[in-house]
Amino acid sequence: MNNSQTYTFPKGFEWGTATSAFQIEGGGKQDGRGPSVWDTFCEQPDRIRDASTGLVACDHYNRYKEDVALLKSLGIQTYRFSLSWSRIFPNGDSELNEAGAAFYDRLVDELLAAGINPAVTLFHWDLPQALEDKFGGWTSRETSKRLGDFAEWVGKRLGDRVDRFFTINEFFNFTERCYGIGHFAPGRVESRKVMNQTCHNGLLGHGYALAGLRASAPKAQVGLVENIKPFIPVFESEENILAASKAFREENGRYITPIMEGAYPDSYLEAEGEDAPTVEAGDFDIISAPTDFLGMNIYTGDYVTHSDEPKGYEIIKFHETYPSMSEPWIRIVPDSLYWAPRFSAEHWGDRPMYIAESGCSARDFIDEKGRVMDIERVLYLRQYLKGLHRATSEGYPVKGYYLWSMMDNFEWCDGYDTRFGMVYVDFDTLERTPKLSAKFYSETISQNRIV
Ligand code: GBH
Repeated sequence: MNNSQTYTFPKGFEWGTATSAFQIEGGGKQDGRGPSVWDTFCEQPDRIRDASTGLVACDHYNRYKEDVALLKSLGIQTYRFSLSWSRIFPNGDSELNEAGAAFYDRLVDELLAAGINPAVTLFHWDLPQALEDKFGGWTSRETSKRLGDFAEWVGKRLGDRVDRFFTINEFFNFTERCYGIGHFAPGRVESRKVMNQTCHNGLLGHGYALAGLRASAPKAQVGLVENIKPFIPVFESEENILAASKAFREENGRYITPIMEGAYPDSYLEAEGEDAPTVEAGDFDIISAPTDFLGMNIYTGDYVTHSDEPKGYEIIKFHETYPSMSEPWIRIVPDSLYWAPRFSAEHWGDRPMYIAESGCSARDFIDEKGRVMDIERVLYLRQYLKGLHRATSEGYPVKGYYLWSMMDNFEWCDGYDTRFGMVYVDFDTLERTPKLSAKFYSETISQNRIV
């Protein structure tokens, strides 16, 4: 059988899994950690579906050794985690908290000893509350600069042992959703002008972080992670493929175009008019400095058909009966993992790519034998990986895949009953139990093909 029949991945393809600090660490008040905007947000009424907080979460802060051993037992090759900025700098920008910083030394060393390649995300939404208080968080470019300083510190501290860094995770979810819609921490609903400015400051934050890491860890590979919106030709006629390609570029314009192309798309500037962000001289040089790779988080996608309207495409609305996972926003669109890498490569060149997150929530339950037989997740993963396999077998340079998530964790506003893990966590005892999907993934890794 040839590779396409066995779904074998290229030699050296890296299989990983991902988490983020606030979602798993807990240890919220341990060893001098300062609060982040998410700590504050969780204390407010009606913000989190189950009224939970991140104070304990998976208690990974105290159980990291057990967790690394678990990763090793599953054969995980690379582990993407994020840093709790306020654990390291409780005031946001001054006074290093050495006890907090030392946690990440221990974690990195433990991973390396287990033969697992650490991949560090600098910022996954848990902004130090102090920066919100001092500068108004992402409404100010002071915050962007502080991320640059933090990055430089991180490169100095971890750059001798970590060679893959992601600057930020998903712009929308720490800018618009936080300062425009008000649905994520710090929960502010500001004017459109201010909201657009947070987007710009987020981009600048990425740029400053990239520069900081380049200065202190010149050998490391650095990129960012964006929640790229995939667009899938509803069937693969030439005109539908062209339509989906147009949709991809147009609908991802706001964040990724300035990074890739050094300017906002005209359509964005026209649509926002006076509410467009204020851009200072030199900003786009910082924002569009070359990265080594593009990280993409992909959970779902949209189908596109050709349209005779001037823009040339139509995004097809989903009927409510379209299959989705336990969270209704996760519509099952496996070809997303093919078309997003392909269109990224076609529009922005053949730079290496990582699927920095992909996975799903499912209604997991423990059966009478103490097992979690999450067949929905296994089916979801197998289908999506087939999409990804098509991308690698056609030569698109996707170098690795990080399954979201290593274990059930704090799913932001949805709290703890929305489970994304391949490992089940009992949030009373904090016991970890690998699900059926973990066995599937482990076997896939060991054979480097979809089993
Ligand atoms: C990623 O965000 C995150 O990086 C990760 O932290 C998170 O755990 C994971 O995905 C799973 O959500 O209820 O319709 O308003 C993806 C962005 C933000 C998408 C919250 C879903 C809620 C949708 N997610 N959002 S809705």
